[in-house]
Amino acid sequence: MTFAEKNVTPEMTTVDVFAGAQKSPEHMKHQPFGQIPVLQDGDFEMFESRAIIRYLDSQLSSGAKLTPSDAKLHAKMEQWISVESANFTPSAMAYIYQYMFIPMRGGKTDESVVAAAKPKLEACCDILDKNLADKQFLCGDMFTLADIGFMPYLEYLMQTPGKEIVAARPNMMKWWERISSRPSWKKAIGQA
Ligand SMILES: N[C@@H](CCC(=O)N[C@@H](CS)C(=O)NCC(=O)O)C(=O)O
Repeated sequence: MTFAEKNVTPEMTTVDVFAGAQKSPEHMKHQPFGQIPVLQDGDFEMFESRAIIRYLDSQLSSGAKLTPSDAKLHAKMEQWISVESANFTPSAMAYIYQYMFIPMRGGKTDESVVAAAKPKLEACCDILDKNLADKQFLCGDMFTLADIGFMPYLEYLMQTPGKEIVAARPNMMKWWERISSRPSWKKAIGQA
């Protein structure tokens, strides 16, 4: 999504996580935790998606600027990036694993995992919904890296029963419709 906003098409290499390729010694030379993604820029290499998107926004001058220059708005962007990684994503991923990834591998949904995640996801979505009551994007009028951070998880969450949690929160739902209808997102998810 960050590349798409910058109008840059990266060279992509697929790592087949369902086949366990992320744990291969070759891949772990690049990502020592045995995960994806990895960014290679010439002889510079790094991992951790949120660090990668900050690097891309600082290095690519084309397309949209995704980080506010105002110090207070920048701080708010960092705040929402932290909320995404610490509060939203762990509970959203419980839904995504239990309703998508585990069944895709032939496993059965563990409803107790979903039940434990539900109140946490609801509380986080309440906070997002309240913040978005008077804003187009998480930090106001500017679409930033903070909005991008939520997008891959929301894309999957909306394909699980977790969709109801988002749909019940009108400001959050309108925000998701707004950001996921961007042409860059259609490009990022291969629908354009
Ligand atoms: N904090 C890391 C997390 C990376 C992560 O969880 N990657 C997942 C795919 S989205 C993965 O590689 N899962 C396979 C595994 O952990 O074996 C980041 O944001 O880059």
